[in-house]
Amino acid sequence: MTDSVYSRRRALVEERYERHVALKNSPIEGNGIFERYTNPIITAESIPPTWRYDYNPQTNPYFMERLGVNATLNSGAIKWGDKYVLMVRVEGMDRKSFFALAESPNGIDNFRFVGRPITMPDTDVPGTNVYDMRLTRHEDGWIYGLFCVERHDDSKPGDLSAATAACGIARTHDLVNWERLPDLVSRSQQRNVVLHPEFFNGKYALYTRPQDGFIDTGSGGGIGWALVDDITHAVVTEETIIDPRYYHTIKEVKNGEGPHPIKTSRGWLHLAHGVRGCASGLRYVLYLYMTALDEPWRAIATPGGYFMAPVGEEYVGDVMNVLFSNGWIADEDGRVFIYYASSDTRMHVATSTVDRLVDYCFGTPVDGLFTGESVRAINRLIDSNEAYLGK
Ligand code: M1P
Repeated sequence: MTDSVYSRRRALVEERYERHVALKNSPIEGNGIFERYTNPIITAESIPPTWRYDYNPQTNPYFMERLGVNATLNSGAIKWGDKYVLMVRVEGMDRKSFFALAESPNGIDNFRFVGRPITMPDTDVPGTNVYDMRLTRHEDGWIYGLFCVERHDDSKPGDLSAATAACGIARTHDLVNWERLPDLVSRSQQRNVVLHPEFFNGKYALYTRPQDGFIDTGSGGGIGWALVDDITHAVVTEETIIDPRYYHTIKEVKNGEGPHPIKTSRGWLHLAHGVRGCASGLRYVLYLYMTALDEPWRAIATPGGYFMAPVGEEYVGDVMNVLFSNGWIADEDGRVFIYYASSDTRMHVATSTVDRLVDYCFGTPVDGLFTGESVRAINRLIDSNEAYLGK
């Protein structure tokens, strides 16, 4: 009896998994800037059954799930040979996140987890949680993973929710075996720290996100830029805000660098998230900006408004109304694969090209910061269209 339950359920789970990971994706024509795709690329259902089920009928006669996964989200990305590889944040039903590698032959579907979850070495003070790795293939020859490390804030012993965020640093040559380096030392808490792929004046360069508390950025004014002498003992001594938050914009409450910027002929192309408050909570959207090639901290294009915001099912999930991205891949042919998570629940891909994204950055008016300026910008567009169309 139980043997037949085991056999039936095992066949069902395996068949469902294979059907899920084999799902094909098709582009959806959109606004000309990028294309979304019909299906998410990685969900909790993409986790291999052997990571979740005990396959021994003696110890699991009902073929029950033993270690469930809650969500697959905020993934770093890198091209590895001819594979598109994501360093996925997998969040278990126990609320703890860990990293795991998933790869696809084409970047848009057929993502499969490979190997096992990453065993990330700890520092002397173990992290309670780790998440949101940014992968950087640095010119020093290493691949770095920078991620958030969360620990209980022991200075507040009675407060079970008090936490601290720091930037964990690790490096690898094969994405599987990692050398853990000391966490970034900084005056403030840090999340969303990203390593620039090139040295700057012989130093490692970081995009930072100083924050007073675990959630609130407080006096942390936006995305920062900091130089570090030694990545094996990384210390931020000076931090300059290069992309500030601003009243009544998409980044009023906070913002954070996404993956490391893409080098283009016209400057560094950056993807970031901006956060604002609304009656239903926080709203996370994605935006782009560009900085100068020789001065990666100096903004040269700041298109107003958001580049991507949640649509349809993307609104719904563990943390509603959130798009978040910490991974993209610029392919040799100029295509860009933007990997983003919706509502802290599942991973998606959108595609564009370097040319289109740069055109968007330079061709989109900046946020005029006042409603009157928004109307003037639309009127300028209508005027020039009427002149062109001969009305
Ligand atoms: O829940 C939305 C996001 O919140 C945090 O981002 P930020 O520090 O910019 O507010 C992170 O916890 C991120 O993982 C999460 O997706």
